[in-house]
Amino acid sequence: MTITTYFHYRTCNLCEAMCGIEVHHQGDKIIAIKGDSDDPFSEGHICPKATALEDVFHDKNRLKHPVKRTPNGWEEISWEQAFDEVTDNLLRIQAQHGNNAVGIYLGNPNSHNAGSILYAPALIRALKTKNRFSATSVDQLPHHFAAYFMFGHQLLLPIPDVDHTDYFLMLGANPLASNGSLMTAGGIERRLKNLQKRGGKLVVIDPRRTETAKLADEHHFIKPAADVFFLLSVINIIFAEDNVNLGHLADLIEDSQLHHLREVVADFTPENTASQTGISPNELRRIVDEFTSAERAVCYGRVGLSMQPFGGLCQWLINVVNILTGNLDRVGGAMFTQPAFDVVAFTSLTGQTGSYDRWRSRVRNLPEFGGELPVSVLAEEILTEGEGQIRALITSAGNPVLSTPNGTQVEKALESLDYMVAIDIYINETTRHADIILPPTTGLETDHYDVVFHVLAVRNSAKFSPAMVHVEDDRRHDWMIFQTLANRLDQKRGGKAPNRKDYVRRMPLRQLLDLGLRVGPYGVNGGRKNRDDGLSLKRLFKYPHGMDLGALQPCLKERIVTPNGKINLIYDHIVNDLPRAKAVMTTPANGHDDDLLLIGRRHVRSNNSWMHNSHRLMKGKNRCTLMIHPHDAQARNVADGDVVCVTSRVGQVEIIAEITDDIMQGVVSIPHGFGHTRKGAELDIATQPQYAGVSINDLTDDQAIDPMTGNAAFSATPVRVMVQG
Ligand SMILES: Nc1nc2c(c(=O)[nH]1)N[C@H]1C(S)=C(S)[C@@H](COP(=O)(O)OP(=O)(O)OC[C@H]3O[C@@H](n4cnc5c(=O)[nH]c(N)nc54)[C@H](O)[C@@H]3O)O[C@H]1N2
Ligand SMILES: Nc1nc2c(c(=O)[nH]1)N[C@H]1C(S)=C(S)[C@@H](COP(=O)(O)OP(=O)(O)OC[C@H]3O[C@@H](n4cnc5c(=O)[nH]c(N)nc54)[C@H](O)[C@@H]3O)O[C@H]1N2
Ligand code: SF4
Ligand SMILES: [Mo]
Repeated sequence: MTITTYFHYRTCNLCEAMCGIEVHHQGDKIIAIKGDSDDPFSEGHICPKATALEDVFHDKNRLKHPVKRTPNGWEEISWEQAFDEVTDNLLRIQAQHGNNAVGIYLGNPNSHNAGSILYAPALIRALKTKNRFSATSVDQLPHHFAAYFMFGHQLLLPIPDVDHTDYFLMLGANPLASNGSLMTAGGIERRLKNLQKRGGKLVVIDPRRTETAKLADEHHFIKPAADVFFLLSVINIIFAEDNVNLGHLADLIEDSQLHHLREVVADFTPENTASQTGISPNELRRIVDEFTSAERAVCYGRVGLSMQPFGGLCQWLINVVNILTGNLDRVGGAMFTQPAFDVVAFTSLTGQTGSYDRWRSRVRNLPEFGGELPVSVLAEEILTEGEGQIRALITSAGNPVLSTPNGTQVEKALESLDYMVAIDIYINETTRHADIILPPTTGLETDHYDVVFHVLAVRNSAKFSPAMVHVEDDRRHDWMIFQTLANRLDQKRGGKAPNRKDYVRRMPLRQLLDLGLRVGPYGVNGGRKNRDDGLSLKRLFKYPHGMDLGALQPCLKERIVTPNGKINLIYDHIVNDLPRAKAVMTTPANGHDDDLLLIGRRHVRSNNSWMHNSHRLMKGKNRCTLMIHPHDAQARNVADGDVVCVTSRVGQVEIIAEITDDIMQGVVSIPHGFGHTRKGAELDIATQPQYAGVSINDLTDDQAIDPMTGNAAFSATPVRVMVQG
C-alpha cells in the first residue's frame, strides 16, 4: 500500500515574521517542515523554530481535553462540565465581591491567533471587569501610547520600510535573534543585507554586541536606559544645525508645536548627555549628519527601548526623529500599512481608537490604557485585601509567572486566588495554579490569518491558512472557548441572546474573517479596488502561498484620526515627563558602586517561555547564562563557567557566568522565559535540569515601571553578582 504524502502551505504562527512554511505530511504524521519558497512575503525563509511546530503538534505533554485540579491530581472533565463550572464560579465570586473581583491576563500567543484576537474581546466585555491585563504592558505599550497621542489611534504604528531605506538607525532591537518585531518581515537578515548591498547603512545602538550588531556597519554600546538622552540629543542637534526638513509633513505639523519642541530639547546637548550614554558628542553629531543627509532614513527602536524607565519618551522620540527629517510616511522611512483586514479602520469607525485614564488601579493608582491596567500591578491587586481585590483570574495564552516582573510575587498571588482558569495548551509555571485548564487547538490544527501582523508588516499582504488537520469533535479552538464563555456568562446573568449585529457572539471564525476581508480596503464589498477582483475569504483560498498587495504607500493623511487631522508633535505627558529625564541627567548616579545593570536577550532557538519543551530547540549549548564583561568578572573573581549568585531588590538566582566582551562593561544579561524549576509544571523536556534555567523575572522589579505609560522597566535592573560560596 502506498501512503500519500501531502503538502500543506501555511504561515508559521510562532513569531511576528509570518514565514510561509511547507509541511509534508501523511495525515497526522509530519514528514518535514520547510520554508515555502513560493510565499511572496518570506520567499522561503524560516528559522529553527518552524520545525519545532512538529514538536508542539506531537507533544505528549500538550493538553487536548479540559482538566480539573483535584486532591488526587489533574482529572479530565468534559467541555460541558468545564464551561459550567468556570462560569458558575466566576459569577459566584462576582456576585459576592463585585465584577472587578475577576481579573483577566492575555499573553503573547493571542496576537498570533485570529480566533483569540477577534473573540477575546467578547469574553472581556462579558466579564464586566476593569481588571484587565496583557503582555502589552511588558512589551510594546509605549509604542501604542505614542501612536494614540500623536496619530490618534493606538494601532497606527509606523513600520520601518527596511526594503527601501538607505540608513537604518536601530536601537534596542535584535532582529537576527527575534526575527523582527513591529516590523513583520520574513527573512529580515536577507532584507538587511540587501540594504547594505544597495549602499545603505545599518547602525545599531545596544548595550550588547548582538548578532544584528555584528552584521551592522556600525555598532555603538549604550548604557541601558540612556537612549532617551541619545535621542533627545539627536533632536537637539537637528534643531541646532537647522536640519529640520518636514517635507511633505509640513502641513501636518503646527508651527507652535515645533517651537515648543525646540525649547524642551534645548538643554539636551550632546555634551550634556555624553556621560549618560557613553557616546561622544562628535560621534553623535556624525551619526545625526549621516541620518539627515541620507536620501531615505529610518529610526526604529524596539523592546530594548520600550521595557525601560523612559519607554514612553523613547517611543515618542523615535517618531519625532522620523518626523523632523521628513521620513515618516515616506518610502524608505517609517510607514503605515493598509492591511486587507483593517482593524484600524474598523475601530476608527466605531470610535475605539484607544483610551487613557478612564479608571485606575486600586492599589498603586495607575491609569488604564486601551482598557488595560499595567500587568506590573497584577500581583498587588490580588494580594492586597480590600474592596475590589482580585479573587479570581483567567489567563489565556500567558505565563506571567515567568514573563512579568517579580515572578515570585506573581506566583504567590496566583496561589492565593479563590479561583483560577487557564486557557492554555500546557500545565506550566502559571497554569498549574488553575482550578480548570481549557486547552484549545493550536498551530497546525487551527485556521490561521494574521489579523495583527499584516498590520505591522513591511509590505501589504494577506494570507489565510486552513487547519492542516481536522481535529476530533470534542476539541475546541480558542475562538470557540471565548465565544462559549462569553455567551454562557451573559445567559446565566439573564441577558438577552446576542443580537444580529453582534457578529463575534454569533459567527464562526471563517465567517467573521470573510466579513472583515470583504468590507476591507481590498474587499469585494468595500475599498478602492475593482470589485471583480476584490478580496473575500473564498478568493484568498486560491492563494495558498499568500497574496502580495504591494509595497507600503504614503497614507497617513487618509489614516490619521486626531481631532484636527494633524500630527500631535508634543503632548502633556511628554512635557510632564521631561523633568524626570533632566533630573537623571544632572544628578550623579546614586547606585552602589558594585551594582551592575541587568538586561535581557533573545535567542533564535527560544520563544518567550513556552517553546522549551522541544528537544530539537533545546539541545546544544546552555543558553540560559549570565553574560558578563571580563573586567566586571575579574573584579568579582568570577571565572567563565562559575556558578554566580545574582541578587536584586526583589530576589536572587544562581546561574552560570559566561564571560564575554560582547557585553558592555557594567552590564549583565540573562535571557527571559526560563526557570522551569518550579514544582508542578508538566513539561518533560523543559524541566530537565540541563534545560530548566532560571527566571530573570525573579530579579526584575514590579515597582520599576515607566511612569508615563506603566510599562514594565525590565532593562537596567540593578543587581549584584558574586561567586557562589
Ligand atoms: N527567537 C525569538 N524570537 C522572538 C521572541 C523570542 O522570545 N525568541 N519573542 C518575540 C517577542 S514577544 C518580541 S516582543 C520580539 C522582540 O524583538 P526585539 O525587540 O528585536 O527583541 P530582542 O532580541 O530582545 O532585542 C532587544 C535588544 O535590546 C537590547 N537592550 C536592552 N536594554 C536596552 C537599553 O536600555 N537600550 C538599548 N538601546 N538596547 C537595550 C538588548 O541587548 C537586545 O539586543 O521578539 C519576538 N521574536
Ligand atoms: N525580563 C523580561 N521579561 C519579559 C520579556 C523580556 O524581554 N525580558 N519579554 C516580554 C515580552 S515582549 C512578552 S510578549 C512577554 C510574553 O509573556 P506571556 O505572553 O505571558 O508568555 P509566553 O511565554 O508567551 O506564554 C505563552 C503561553 O501561551 C500558551 N500557548 C501557546 N500557544 C497557545 C495557543 O495557541 N493558545 C493558547 N490558549 N495558549 C497557547 C503557552 O503554553 C504559554 O503558557 O514576556 C515579557 N517578559
Ligand atoms: S522566523 Fe518566526 S515565523 Fe519565521 S519560521 Fe521562525 S518562528 Fe516561524
Ligand atoms: Mo513581545
